[in-house]
Amino acid sequence: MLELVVLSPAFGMRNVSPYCVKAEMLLKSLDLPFKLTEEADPRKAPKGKMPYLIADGEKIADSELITEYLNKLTDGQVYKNLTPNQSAQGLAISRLCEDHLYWLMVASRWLDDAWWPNVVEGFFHIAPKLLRGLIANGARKQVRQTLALHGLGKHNLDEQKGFAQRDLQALEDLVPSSGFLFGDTPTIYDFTVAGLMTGIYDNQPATWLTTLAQPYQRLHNYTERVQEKTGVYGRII
Ligand SMILES: N[C@@H](CCC(=O)N[C@@H](CS)C(=O)NCC(=O)O)C(=O)O
Repeated sequence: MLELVVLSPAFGMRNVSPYCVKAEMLLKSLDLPFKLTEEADPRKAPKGKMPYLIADGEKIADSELITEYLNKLTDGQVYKNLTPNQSAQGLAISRLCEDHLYWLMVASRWLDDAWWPNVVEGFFHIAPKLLRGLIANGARKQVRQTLALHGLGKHNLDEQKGFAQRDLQALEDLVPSSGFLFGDTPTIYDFTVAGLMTGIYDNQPATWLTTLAQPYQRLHNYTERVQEKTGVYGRII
């Protein structure tokens, strides 16, 4: 039996990580029986990040490597109906989501002083009460450094909002008003986009990025459609 290990619920989300939602949607769409396990501490993951998949006693870390593993396991079912051109577009869209917009989601949660108490409560409630503030502030310092290294963390809030708006507009213009990116059946690339967007639309309370994303109605409807079709929702329903 496959076991997908995902982050514990937080911010009104059943599954709070875009990468975990993507992997869960993929397993569901492939009709593979699997067990979902929650882990609040990413340091326990083989590479310090969630999700990971336990298969045949092996731990596979990273949603993209999980995708490759499942594609092999199912004799190519993951990419079976995609042309090379669609796969190329899908990969480019995934990189936009996971290597750019995702980091703005991280910034909107971790760097905003007004939202910060939600991170402490959502991610660090497992830490002993007396040490919670210290541990959370240490982690925040690391996230700040990571965002600075990425480059997005060097920009002020207005500039970060500008980057986010351009990403959101690109996604709004890319997604169809019915069906999915590459036809009537959602693919791994739809799971990537919807996994990220549910984390942006549905986390509670709203971050500045949630508010910024609200007017992109086609993107919102599309995100709902992918969740409906797979039966996998980021938020608690
Ligand atoms: N490339 C990885 C990224 C996974 C990732 O960044 N997961 C986040 C949660 S959304 C995490 O576990 N972060 C914990 C940390 O960096 O300490 C994937 O696709 O699985």
